[in-house]
Amino acid sequence: MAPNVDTSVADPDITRPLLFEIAWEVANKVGGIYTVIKSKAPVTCAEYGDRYCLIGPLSYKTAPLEVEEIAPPSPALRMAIDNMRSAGIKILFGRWLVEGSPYVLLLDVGSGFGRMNEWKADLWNVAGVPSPPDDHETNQAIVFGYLVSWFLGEFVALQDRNVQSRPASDLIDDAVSARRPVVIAHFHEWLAGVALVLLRKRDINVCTVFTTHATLLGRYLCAGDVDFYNNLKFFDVDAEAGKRGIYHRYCIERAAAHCADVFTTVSHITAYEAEWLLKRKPDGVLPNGLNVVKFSAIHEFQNRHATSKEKIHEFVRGHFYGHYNFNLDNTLYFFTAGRYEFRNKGVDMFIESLARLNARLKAINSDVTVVAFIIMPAQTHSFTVEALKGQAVMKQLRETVSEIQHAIGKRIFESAAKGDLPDPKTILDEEELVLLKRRIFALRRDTLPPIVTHNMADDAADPILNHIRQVQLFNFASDRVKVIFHPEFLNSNNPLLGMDYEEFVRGCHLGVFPSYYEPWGYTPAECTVMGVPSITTNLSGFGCFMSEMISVPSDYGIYIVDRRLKSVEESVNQLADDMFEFCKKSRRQRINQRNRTERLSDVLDWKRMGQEYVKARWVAIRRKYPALVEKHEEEFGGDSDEIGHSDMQYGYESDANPLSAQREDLSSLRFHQKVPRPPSVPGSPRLREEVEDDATAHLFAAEEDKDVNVAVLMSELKALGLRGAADNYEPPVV
Ligand code: G6P
Ligand code: 1S3
Repeated sequence: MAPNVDTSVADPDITRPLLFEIAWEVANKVGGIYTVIKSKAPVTCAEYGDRYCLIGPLSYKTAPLEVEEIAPPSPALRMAIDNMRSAGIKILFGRWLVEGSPYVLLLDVGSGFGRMNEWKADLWNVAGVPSPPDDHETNQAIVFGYLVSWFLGEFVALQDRNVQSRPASDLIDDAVSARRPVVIAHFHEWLAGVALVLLRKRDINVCTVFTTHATLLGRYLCAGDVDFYNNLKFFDVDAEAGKRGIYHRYCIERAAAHCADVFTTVSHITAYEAEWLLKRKPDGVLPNGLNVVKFSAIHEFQNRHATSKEKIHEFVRGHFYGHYNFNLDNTLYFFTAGRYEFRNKGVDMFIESLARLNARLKAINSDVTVVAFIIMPAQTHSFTVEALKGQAVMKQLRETVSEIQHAIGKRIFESAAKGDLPDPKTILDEEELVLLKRRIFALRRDTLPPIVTHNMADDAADPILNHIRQVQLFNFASDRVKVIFHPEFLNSNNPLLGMDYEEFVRGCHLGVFPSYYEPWGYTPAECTVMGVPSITTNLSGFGCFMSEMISVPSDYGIYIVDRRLKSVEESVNQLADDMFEFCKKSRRQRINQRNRTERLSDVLDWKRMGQEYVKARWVAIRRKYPALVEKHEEEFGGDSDEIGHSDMQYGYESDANPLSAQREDLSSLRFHQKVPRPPSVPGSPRLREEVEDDATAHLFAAEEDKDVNVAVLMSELKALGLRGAADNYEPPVV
């Protein structure tokens, strides 16, 4: 598209831009975009300070908990807000209470609904985007879009007026400048896309970036029974969107992608999808990062694993009461989690592979037990009585044992104080024996331990339950793989599994996310920064990213199932193989692997990933104001540090089709060098392999991995130009 031409009176200042970031999930948690924006806030605030403001919808449920109201800090901002308020629009301006404390402007979509029909007609007239009357989500997106464009239009106009009447600027910050700074507006997803289209149609002087975190059509097509990736180029997009009743939403998404100065996605695989489904080749890829928090002691995250695992043990003892015939010391916790999208998130494949894993473990008479959790919210009516009873009887038993323990302790002390040894035969008195027997009898049950913890709203039609039934993973005592479906997100007030998500993940051994449709995939990334190995696929943005970054990802606890070039049957077997191999690891090998996994967190830190956002914004400025940028570059040099970089590192070249390519070919799209294999691979001396003592295992792991490998890895990361922790790493004194 031809770039917009700036028609403002004075040249704007491109060196200190103002940044607005607009998304439906600002201070409003719905899914992954909330994580993107919230975790990125610290690095964006560090770069922009008070020149950064997020815009989202005002949710009266979450805003009071997330936002502290303050007065708008500058006249332009205040006047724009006042003008809208006097027209009846409710607005909350304040600081978002997350790390970095950015400004947020929340617009009450409900207060704009009175104008909805007028705006819908306008959207049809200016952009040809239709909107049926009964799609509430689209109605909200349209009203939100008109409110955002109203605000930005007012703000930019007021800025110009203020600058003309007074040389000192009236900006978000107090910087004194005779010129108004350029304004960048970064929009996420179709739900925030309407405003972008309007800014373009109204020719408002704002540089725009649009990031899509998935495509609407891609998500719908994948959820159905379609060979998506092999047919990407051939879909009749309008017809497919029409068939699924999402044509109007699709129009908004596509219009936003085309109207943006810079169009981006979160991964190469979604860039390729967007090129064919939205018909614009993305300018670059902005991979998602995380706000990595490092513990000062390297072994701290290992200790946390042990503590959290103990809590999961407690739950498992209760859940399997009466059938608790396995050794928790030889039990591994696997899990999958996320939005309930049965096929897209690969739950079908997970369950199928668990059944095969069960058969293989049984065949070799393994003493390992796998407890596989599925954490995905569904419609339910409270916890099942059986699940609650399990925790209750175990609690009673624990209390009884602790009372008896106390009484016995007292008796031993009394007799020892008198110089007598207690008689071990009478160490338990009659009453205590009876009490204990009653508790043990209460543990008897005729039923199998439940596969689901809640009463499902539609038990008979639930896809997860039906698949578990189909493969007959019913938690028989003889099963080596047990399954627990928890159809609700975790939180620490949960009466069954009272842990928040992070604590739970830390206690698990392996995250399994065999997604079919996953533009990025935060779940395995979160596992990585917590030092928990995970399985992902080469159809997920994260999986592709890691396989380009690391020579042999599995060395670092990142297993990537091939769902691209293999048949479903082969992929299921590969997943079962990976899980089976994992079950064969010794404790020491697991500790060692966790150390390696955790080291990758620097690769995923926003301090590094955020650089791509910096570049995207700069490209947007360059496209909007080519002459000003040229002038600036002549004055300060082409790659001036002052305002960023000239090229997007993850620039997307569609000629290198990431789907038809082998993994090796993909790497040429990004880094040419990879994180190498750890020097301690393969295997360490045999004698050490046999050591199963925890403490010694820990020492060996630290010795081999931390002192030797971290140094090597860090120097490699530095060589690859990866900043952050690598810069601060001090090799140990030997
Ligand atoms: C951590 C703890 C060790 C514990 C180990 C268990 O490393 O620091 O004390 O033995 O976890 O590992 P596992 O893989 O068996 O849960
Ligand atoms: C999307 O959320 P989802 O789980 O519907 O956006 C996330 C953030 O970019 C991304 O991680 C995920 O893959 C997408 O699918």
